[in-house]
Amino acid sequence: MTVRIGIIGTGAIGRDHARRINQVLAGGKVVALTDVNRESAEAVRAAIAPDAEIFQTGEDLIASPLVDAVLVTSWGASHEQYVLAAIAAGKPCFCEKPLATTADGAKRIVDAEVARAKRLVQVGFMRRYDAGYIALKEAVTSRTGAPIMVHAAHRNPTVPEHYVTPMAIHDTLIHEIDVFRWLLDDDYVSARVIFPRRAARSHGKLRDPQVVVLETAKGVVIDVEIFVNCHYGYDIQCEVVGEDGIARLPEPMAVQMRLNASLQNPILTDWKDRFIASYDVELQDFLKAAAQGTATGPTSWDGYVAAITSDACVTAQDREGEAVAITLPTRPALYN
Ligand code: NAI
Ligand code: NAD
Ligand code: ISE
Repeated sequence: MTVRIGIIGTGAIGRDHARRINQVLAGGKVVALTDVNRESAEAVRAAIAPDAEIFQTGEDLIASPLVDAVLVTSWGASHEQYVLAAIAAGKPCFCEKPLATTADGAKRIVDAEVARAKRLVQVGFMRRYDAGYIALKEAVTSRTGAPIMVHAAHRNPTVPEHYVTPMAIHDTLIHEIDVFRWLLDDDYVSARVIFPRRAARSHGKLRDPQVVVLETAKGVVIDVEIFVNCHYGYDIQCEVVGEDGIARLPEPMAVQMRLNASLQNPILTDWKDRFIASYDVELQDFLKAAAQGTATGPTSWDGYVAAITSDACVTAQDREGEAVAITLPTRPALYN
């Protein structure tokens, strides 16, 4: 079966996901597009999906009988309304992170999915599909002994002016928030934020870098440096310290050079390249489940927990150095 896909939001990642569905993966075809900026949808149709119909709104696209399943790749603030509409229509829905920009919004999605008693939503936490993180999880589960600490860094070369201090959490740290719950099979109990001096490239409404310290229910302490104007590259680092040994996230494959009296390893500069294979695998997983009318992978519950944790981290930014408690509600059986 070919799953007929409608995409809401054809910006950077919507366009890239359209390309992978039509040109890389099996089992799906982009048949519908919409974007608040119609020209963006038209450009994606011209370049990637010449047969796709362009819809006026996300709701029209979701309701169309042409569309079997939906990708929500618009700006975060609009995700909730489209995911709720997809659930109401009974259509599988892949939603980019964040599932919603507030914990209340994510809870409304969980409640709607639970009321239908069927998994329909996959959240775009692609690191769970990354070969490096999968190998790291295997090492942590079977070789390092019980984890005690995690040291991590999430570095982007630069961010635009509209990227403000809380976005370091909602937009960037959210990947670590999700992947460490999965990696450690654990949940968070508190968050703290510490700000070093502001880097010279940080702009007016952004305190960059920052360090977030998360503590888990099993007592693991995780420190994450978020530095989104690091200039030198797009760099994701992670080291897990266990009872018996230490495991590091593998570096992306790169040709090492001996050149001009130095030993050199190139570093990537764009998130699209760093996780290119993981986006392929997560969406192939989505197409496979959508063909059965359902969803697998990271759940609405994972999106909800990430939103609760993000809110706590943003509160912790405002109370620098203070531990902010994270309390989770009971997980519904649908997500066990
Ligand atoms: P973008 O700004 O390049 O693209 C967003 C597009 O959505 C724009 O074309 C905009 O016109 C459109 N749009 C916004 N609201 C809309 C609405 N209500 N209806 C229809 N179209 C709408 O943004 P980008 O970088 O593509 O990010 C989109 C989403 O993807 C965000 O949620 C972001 O967090 C997520 N993302 C995830 C990444 C990952 O690694 N998983 C990487 C980059 C983005
Ligand atoms: P973008 O700004 O490039 O694209 C967003 C697009 O959505 C724009 O074209 C915009 O016009 C459109 N849009 C916004 N609101 C809309 C609405 N209500 N209806 C229809 N279209 C709408 O942004 P992006 O970088 O592609 O990010 C989009 C989403 O993807 C964000 O949620 C972001 O967090 C997520 N993202 C995830 C990753 C990842 O690594 N998983 C990477 C980048 C972005
Ligand atoms: C972007 O939206 C992403 O999701 C990228 O993976 C992340 O590295 C970046 O900081 C975000 O802005």
